[in-house]
Amino acid sequence: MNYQAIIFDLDGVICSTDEYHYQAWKKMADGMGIPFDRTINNRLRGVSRMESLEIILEQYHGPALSEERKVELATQKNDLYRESLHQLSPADLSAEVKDTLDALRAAGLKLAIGSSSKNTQFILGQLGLGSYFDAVSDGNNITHSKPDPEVFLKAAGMLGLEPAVCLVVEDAVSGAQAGHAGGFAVACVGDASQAGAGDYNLSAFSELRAIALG
Ligand code: B16
Ligand code: MG
Repeated sequence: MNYQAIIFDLDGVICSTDEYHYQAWKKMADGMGIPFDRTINNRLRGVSRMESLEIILEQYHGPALSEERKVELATQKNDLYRESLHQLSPADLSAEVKDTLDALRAAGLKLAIGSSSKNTQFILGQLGLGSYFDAVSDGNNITHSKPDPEVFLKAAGMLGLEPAVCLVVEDAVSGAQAGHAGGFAVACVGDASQAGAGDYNLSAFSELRAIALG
């Protein structure tokens, strides 16, 4: 085996909640008359909620917003996002992802989550993965979000393993940078794969089997 553990990002890797994030931010931005599109949205991948809001506000040219108002806007977005998460069910976990996870686990690898999201446990529960992973490190146990490596270093720490024996899987360029900054090998899917940000740039999630198991 090439690795002892795999640490997965959540949004955009295990599930497609990235689209729900986009729709909720879009509604908030439209309400404020702020231009927001999928290109800007790509910059929000892996970035914390409040940092995401600041990126969106780069296009806002109205009167200055107080910190209270910013928290209100982020809360408004999160409420919309949580509402859409109620639609999530185990059917939203693709067979390719589930089969690959099962095969990796059966081969003896430890599996963990390393996500910037504070909604991680809720999402995992909705997907039927509430107690599936050996460790969950998320937006609730970190003070610095990606590209800082903290979330992945904490996940490796929970597993009792060094970064050198763990593979990080990411869809965000900021997440791939976080993995590299922590001394992890990184496999990318989606946006980050297209940007060539990983040590492995996958066109399908199932390719992880060959990469991890050798
Ligand atoms: P929340 P990941 C990240 O999750 C998302 O990619 C990013 O768009 C989001 O702003 C961040 O979580 C915080 O999410 O508002 O739910 O706390 O990709 O690191 O799994
Ligand atoms: Mg992601």
